[in-house]
Amino acid sequence: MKLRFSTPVFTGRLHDARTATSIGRWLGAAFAVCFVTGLISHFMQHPPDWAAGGIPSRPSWGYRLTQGLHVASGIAATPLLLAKLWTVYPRLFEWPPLRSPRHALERASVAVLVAGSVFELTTGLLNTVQWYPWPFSFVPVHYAVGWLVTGALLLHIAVKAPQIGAHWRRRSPGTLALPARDAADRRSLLTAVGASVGAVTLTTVGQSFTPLKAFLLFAPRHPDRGPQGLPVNRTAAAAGVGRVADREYRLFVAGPRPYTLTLDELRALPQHEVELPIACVEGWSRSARWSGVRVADLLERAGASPEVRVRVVSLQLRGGYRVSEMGHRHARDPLTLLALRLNGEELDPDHGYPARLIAPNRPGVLQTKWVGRLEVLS
Ligand SMILES: Nc1nc2c(c(=O)[nH]1)N[C@H]1C(S)=C(S)[C@@H](COP(=O)(O)O)O[C@H]1N2
Ligand SMILES: [Mo]
Repeated sequence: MKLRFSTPVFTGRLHDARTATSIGRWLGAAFAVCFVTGLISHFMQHPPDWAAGGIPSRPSWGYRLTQGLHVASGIAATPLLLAKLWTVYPRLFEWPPLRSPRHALERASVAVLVAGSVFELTTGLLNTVQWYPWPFSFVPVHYAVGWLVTGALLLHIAVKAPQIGAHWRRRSPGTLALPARDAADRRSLLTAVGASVGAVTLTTVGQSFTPLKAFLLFAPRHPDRGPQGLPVNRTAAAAGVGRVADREYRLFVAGPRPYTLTLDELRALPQHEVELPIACVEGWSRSARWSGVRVADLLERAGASPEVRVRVVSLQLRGGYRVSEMGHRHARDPLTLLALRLNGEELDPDHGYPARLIAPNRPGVLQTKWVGRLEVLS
């Protein structure tokens, strides 16, 4: 007996180019927002040397907005990607699988696009819950694959431009011949996909867009939960800092005229109050009232010129976020404080007691807690 292997035949009418285009343009828009905001985030966290001085410190809510959009567009892209893959999966069974070298190349680029997209959305989502079940470090790999996906996506759009053009508009030539039933089915599918996007967005976006926090269902950190009404990523205990003893605390300011301050001396300097958000790269953000000493005042006292870069060093001895740097725009901005108080109270140890950096338009990871040293860099 001879066994015949046959590929499945798909009769479903929703696996066509029209549906793929409808979902694809929303997916493309989500990926575009995700890529651009991801670049901004990467640039602000790891500025190349030539740009490090020029990172703007305004608008103060800038990073909160772009990183909120980054996480929200990544979450919204997830149901869109699943729907898009469902629409086109019959093509996996295309026969013959490779018609020509050109066709082979195109399929290879789609494989890269699909694998890269699934990788980016999965690693991004797991990062928002701080779960890293992989051996590589998240930031550089997520960043590199972002470029790979964008390249593959542009290629895909170029290859498919004729179909996309034919199905882009409601009255495109491709649609005219469709029976009414098909159009109704497609509308149902697209409505369901839209509803999924709306649902995942509504139930997560409150972690940074606080007016919607009442609908927050799936977010690792509620913007209200934490000491002094502000979430905490790494506690003082986890950082190995614990509660810093007032009498032992010293702030060292290293510059042309270096000096040391005790906590009482720091508290005796002119205090300023600012309203600024902590905007964590993982997606939550929360505005708060901070007060403390202006970093610009501390630097001036050390004889630093206005064009300097500054390194902020924590009392924390180990861990990736114990040191941060800032350019002169942040260092000189009157909103940039070495904060001693939060929402009218002394800082909780988990928020960096006795002193933490708070600056406008700056990723949360760079808002260094338990600051023990400011170093003026040449
Ligand atoms: N020394 C030190 N500072 C740190 C961190 C850290 O782990 N160590 N975490 C950073 C991160 S990732 C964020 S989002 C903010 C959170 O500040 P909060 O805990 O006061 O809300 O602190 C930042 N400052
Ligand atoms: Mo963070």
